[in-house]
Amino acid sequence: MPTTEEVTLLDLWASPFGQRCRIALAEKKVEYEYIEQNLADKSELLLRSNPVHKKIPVLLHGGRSICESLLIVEYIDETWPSPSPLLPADDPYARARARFWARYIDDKLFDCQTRLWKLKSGEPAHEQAKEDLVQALTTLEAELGDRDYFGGEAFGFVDVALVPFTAWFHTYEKFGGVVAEELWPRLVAWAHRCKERNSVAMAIADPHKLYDFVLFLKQKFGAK
Ligand SMILES: N[C@@H](CCC(=O)N[C@@H](CS)C(=O)NCC(=O)O)C(=O)O
Repeated sequence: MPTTEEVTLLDLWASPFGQRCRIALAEKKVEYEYIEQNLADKSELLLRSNPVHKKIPVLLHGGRSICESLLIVEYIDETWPSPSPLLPADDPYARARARFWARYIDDKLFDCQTRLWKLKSGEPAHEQAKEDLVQALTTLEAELGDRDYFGGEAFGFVDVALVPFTAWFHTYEKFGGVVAEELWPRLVAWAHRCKERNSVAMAIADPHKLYDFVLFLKQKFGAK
């Protein structure tokens, strides 16, 4: 597909998955049309573009759809290799490791944070959600270690995958009493480093706006 074909992103401002795609597109300086989706009343375009999962984000490139945020980020990385790769181009082992951690983030974080805001505080299942979330982020903090970014010195794939979730730290504190600065100081410092990049600063949700949105979701879908 020629890189000059039209690019469109179906997305929702609060989605950490959508934010990954916006960061990757900005890193690669790709111009695109952004179409905000209403998930309570899904558009024909969304249903047609992602008929299997019916979820955002979806990237349309020359009319063809790519679904699932990590696959979209990989597609962007391969289609627009400049200015620099997100996955290490010449190191299969480093690529495998990056994919491992990105998948870990997908398997653990979203599920834990959803249980944290949906379940009733004080209930054993809520406590479990909190424990699982702390464990997942502590594991990620250990993986980051003393490096600037997950891949080493350069901002890359795992950074793109994880950084949108740091906008949720405020919500974790409100719903779970977990204070990111105390538990994961390296992740907090790394998030600040990432946010110095325009691509991240422009895409990442405002933590307070996100918390208000989650309060709204809790009223609608959560346990009282
Ligand atoms: N694994 C998917 C997750 C996408 C996802 O969960 N999107 C949510 C919004 S954050 C969605 O579209 N939900 C609508 C629904 O479940 O009906 C990805 O990485 O793209």
